[in-house]
Amino acid sequence: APEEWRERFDAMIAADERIEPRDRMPDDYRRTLIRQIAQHAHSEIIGMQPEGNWITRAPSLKRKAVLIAKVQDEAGHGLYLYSAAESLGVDRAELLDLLHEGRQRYSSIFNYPTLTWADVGAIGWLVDGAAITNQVPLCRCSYGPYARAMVRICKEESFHQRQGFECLYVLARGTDAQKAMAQDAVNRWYWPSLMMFGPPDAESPHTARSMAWKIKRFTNDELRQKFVDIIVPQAEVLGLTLPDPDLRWNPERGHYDHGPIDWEEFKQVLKGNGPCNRQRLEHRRAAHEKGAWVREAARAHAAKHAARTER
Ligand code: FAQ
Repeated sequence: APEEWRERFDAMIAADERIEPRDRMPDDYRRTLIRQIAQHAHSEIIGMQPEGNWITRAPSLKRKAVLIAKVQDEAGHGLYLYSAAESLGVDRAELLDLLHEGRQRYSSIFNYPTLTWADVGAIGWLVDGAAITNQVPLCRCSYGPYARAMVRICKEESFHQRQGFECLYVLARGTDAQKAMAQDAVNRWYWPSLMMFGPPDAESPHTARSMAWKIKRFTNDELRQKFVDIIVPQAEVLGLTLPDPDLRWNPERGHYDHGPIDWEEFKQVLKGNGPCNRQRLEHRRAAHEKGAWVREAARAHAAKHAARTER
């Protein structure tokens, strides 16, 4: 029967089995995964820029070594994710072209500037913290290659998050100026980190379908709530405050309530009007052009190697 593969696909999803590249899958399942995995990969490599900005100015050799390693991990995450996307029948060169042409997205969060050293700490604590909260459930995503890539990525992200927390912890116990710098960074990164989880459920066009396919395991608002519940007590340990006067424990819900998010700001950033959108994409395009000789050399090497092994 023509729909036999479809029944098999639905049964595999229902049984929580993993879909693998060899399995036939609906076109929109494949398209949704390519969109999400590509966006995720692009976020990792564009996400190297804000922190990369501080490598030459890290306050000690130890902090510099840690930061270089973190930024390098992000490049690695991008590579696993492009490989996962390629298992769906696209080519990474194609995906990079789409990014450079502004036809695929990357996370809104990387369109904000890193003004001080404390921003490196705030990114580790809040941005990597939000990333893990979103990504741990993706380890159970129905698409095998994406789920498996997430396992290692989450381990590394959790190390990144602790690195950021420790960086802020030290600053918050330093001079008054250092503490003020840490607080200022948290004030600037807090709201954008809540926006990373995506639009509210009522305005999220893809959530219902992605939940039914078990690509997403929780909605955007559920994950955002989980994240707020995690960071409120962590902020207390840091001795820093979160810039939301409406943040308070709600004993009936068993969660922290938070104030309204400025979704207009999120929409503007998605449209390309965030503080650093233009700079991030220009830098990425320039890096790609400057790297053309490396790709050429790699192709020449591969061709020579293939010719040699043929003989
Ligand atoms: N930024 O219907 P939904 C990292 C778009 S972590 C930009 O809710 P979906 C680690 C969305 O694409 C960051 N666009 O969509 C790191 C859709 O656009 P479309 C990367 C956003 O897919 C840390 C539209 O809005 N993590 O890189 C954003 O079901 C430190 C409607 O939204 C991931 O990508 C946003 N924040 O849910 C690296 C995680 N939110 O196609 C360096 C995987 C939504 O309709 C340093 N992705 N949009 O035009 C996901 O879990 C999901 O794709 C969501 C969005 C939750 C992001």
